[in-house]
Amino acid sequence: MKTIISTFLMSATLFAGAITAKDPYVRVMPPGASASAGFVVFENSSDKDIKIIGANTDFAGTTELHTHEIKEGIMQMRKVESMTVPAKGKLVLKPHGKHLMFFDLKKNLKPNDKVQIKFKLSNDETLDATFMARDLKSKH
Ligand SMILES: [Cu+2]
Repeated sequence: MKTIISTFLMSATLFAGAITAKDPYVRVMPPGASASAGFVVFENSSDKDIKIIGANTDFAGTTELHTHEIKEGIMQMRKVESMTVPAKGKLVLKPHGKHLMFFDLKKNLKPNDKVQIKFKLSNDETLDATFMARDLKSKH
């Protein structure tokens, strides 16, 4: 009995992977928009830093990792090659912060549509996450 339980726990751990994606969503854009953004909180349950080194999805031609930074008083977006999810920690992607950027949109997402996004990780794992389309009305 003991053997069976530990085998089960081991395979469950392997299946889950070190990185999990919490509350993933993609911004709903007006019809005809060429780009959109995605947000998620990555959690790292391992004791090693793990990098997100790429992402792709069927609904966009290109997916990039972006940061938002203020340069000479102007908010600018910049493409980065990777983002680190710290050991036993998390990486927060949120509006006006780090985010995913989708270009060459293949379909116009409506609120509550679901899209699959596949992430490449620096530990050779991949992470599949289901992102929900969300209508973000700007507050200003
Ligand atoms: Cu961007």
